[in-house]
Amino acid sequence: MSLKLFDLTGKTALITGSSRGLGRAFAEGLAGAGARVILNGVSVDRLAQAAQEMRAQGFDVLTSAFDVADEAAIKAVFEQFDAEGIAVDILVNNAGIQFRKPMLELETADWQRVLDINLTAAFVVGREAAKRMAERGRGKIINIGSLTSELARATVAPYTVAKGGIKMLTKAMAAEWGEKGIQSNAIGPGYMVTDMNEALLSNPEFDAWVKGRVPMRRWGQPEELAGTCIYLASDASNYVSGQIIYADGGMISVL
Ligand code: GCO
Repeated sequence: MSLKLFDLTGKTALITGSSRGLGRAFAEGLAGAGARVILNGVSVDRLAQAAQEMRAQGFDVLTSAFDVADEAAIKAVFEQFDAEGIAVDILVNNAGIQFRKPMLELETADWQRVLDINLTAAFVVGREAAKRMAERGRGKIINIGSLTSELARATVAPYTVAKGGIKMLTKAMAAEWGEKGIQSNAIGPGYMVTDMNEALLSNPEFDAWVKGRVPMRRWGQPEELAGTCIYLASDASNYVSGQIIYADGGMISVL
């Protein structure tokens, strides 16, 4: 009985920004738990490659290329899902960019772009998914936060503000959509081995700082987030909402 709680057979999950990195790891985890996954990104070629690789593993994979900062495109995609009878049961708002620059040198346009992609997109895609989930009386929304949802690091202000907003957007979604049968939660990844962090991983001082700050003394691997994603996407978390779960090697919990 207990393992069935984590079975996603018959469910469809849309994961934004999922042709690589954390999003790809979420997609593989959810597919491995039985879900049909819809991969998203802006590169048709990269999506096709990712879908081919996942189908070779026996996973049920669709692709949907759209820019999460393009509201008209998002609305059109969900209308296409409606027309094709595709019900998004699980939404993982993962798409995000990083932009590292001190605020005194930061252009407003760069600030805005990070907020558009890392925060506003989660609201827009979330709203379009929740409209349909509410009609069915059930749904799972998983927003991707960060250690910077709680703590600031110099030179990543727009990312930090966006991820702090993700934490509170998650609670706002829980507040408004709980009565509609939708659970809204977030995952807070620690310092993970991803392309976005390549500049940090290849910096010996930063690498040493991370390993000194993390109780587990190492960076995390994207696949180490899959279990938390499966939990929040499954019936195992049907009475959990408004929470952010940190998968960070213990980093957020220690000085
Ligand atoms: C940075 C990193 C962080 C991590 C992650 C930590 O520049 O400090 O990109 O933002 O990627 O978000 O949770």
